[in-house]
Amino acid sequence: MSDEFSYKIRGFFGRIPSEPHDLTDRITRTEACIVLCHLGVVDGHTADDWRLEIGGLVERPKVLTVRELKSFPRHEIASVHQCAGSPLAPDKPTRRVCNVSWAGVRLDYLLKMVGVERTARFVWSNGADSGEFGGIECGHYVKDLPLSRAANDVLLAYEMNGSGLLPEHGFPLRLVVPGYYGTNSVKWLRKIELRAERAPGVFTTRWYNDPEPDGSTRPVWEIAPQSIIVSPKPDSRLNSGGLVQVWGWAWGDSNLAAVELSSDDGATWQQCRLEHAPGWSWTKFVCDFFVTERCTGLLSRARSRSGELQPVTGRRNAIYRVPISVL
Ligand SMILES: Nc1nc2c(c(=O)[nH]1)N[C@H]1C(S)=C(S)[C@@H](COP(=O)(O)O)O[C@H]1N2
Ligand SMILES: [Mo]
Repeated sequence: MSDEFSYKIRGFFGRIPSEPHDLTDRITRTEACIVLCHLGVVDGHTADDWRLEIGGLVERPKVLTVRELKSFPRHEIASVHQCAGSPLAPDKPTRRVCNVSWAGVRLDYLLKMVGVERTARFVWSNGADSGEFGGIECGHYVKDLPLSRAANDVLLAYEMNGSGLLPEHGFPLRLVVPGYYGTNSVKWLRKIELRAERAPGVFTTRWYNDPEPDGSTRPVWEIAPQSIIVSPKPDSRLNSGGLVQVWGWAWGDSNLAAVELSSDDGATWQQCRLEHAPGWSWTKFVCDFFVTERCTGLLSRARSRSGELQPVTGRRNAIYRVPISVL
């Protein structure tokens, strides 16, 4: 297969994400999942002519067909799939999120097969797509992740929600990095490289690096703690004195310690009950709310085990507020 690919759509393509109040299912239907493509939607190939290369700092480089990949042990995971937002507006909360069931081959299974050299520290993943984004010629879509992360259920997925991948989700093969922002889950995956340093290219050097207080930057890898209220939906009219069950989803790369609800714009917080799902799925939170006359909105905030809390504004995981009116 050559490096030339045909496209169903050229240039940036995204699907307007579901509103939080539409995300009522634990596993999001594929039609309601986010779609985010910086350079276009690669299409026109078949699974049979697709090849995956594994090279770089490995003892036995390989080229694998999709059929071969499917003959290896199949692994299923459900995981939160969240876009970090536009790389041109990295701190703007977008809440482009869904929870997906994936199936494929584990990355660490393939790495054992090729034998990783001791000097390797990063896994680079190369997409077939290339082109222009943000007025810049980007080359191929290339991302990286620390090699130490590979054993954390990272998949080379060929199925999404029980069916083969759709073109816009990376048919026939994509990476899935559970717990990391979607940007790291490279679609139309053509090449895995083991390297000693981070990958060059605009998607790992220019964009997707957050500023840190000490002036350094941090790659947009791990998902920060976050939560959305699913019910009640925005602009619900609630009866004063009534009892309403507020519920939603919370997630993040590290384990969640708590989710709290505020009905007074953050002055006070009450603990929610958590219904933990296994693995990388989002967690349901539930909270009883006695409707108070002066309430104009509901806020939820998630806290990680390490104490990280959702900020009020200014970051992609800023608190989500549901406006309501009280009758
Ligand atoms: N090859 C390739 N992979 C990609 C992208 C892309 O533009 N090209 N976009 C990334 C971003 S920013 C996100 S949020 C997810 C979205 O995956 P989805 O469209 O399947 O939901 O794919 C990631 N993988
Ligand atoms: Mo994204």
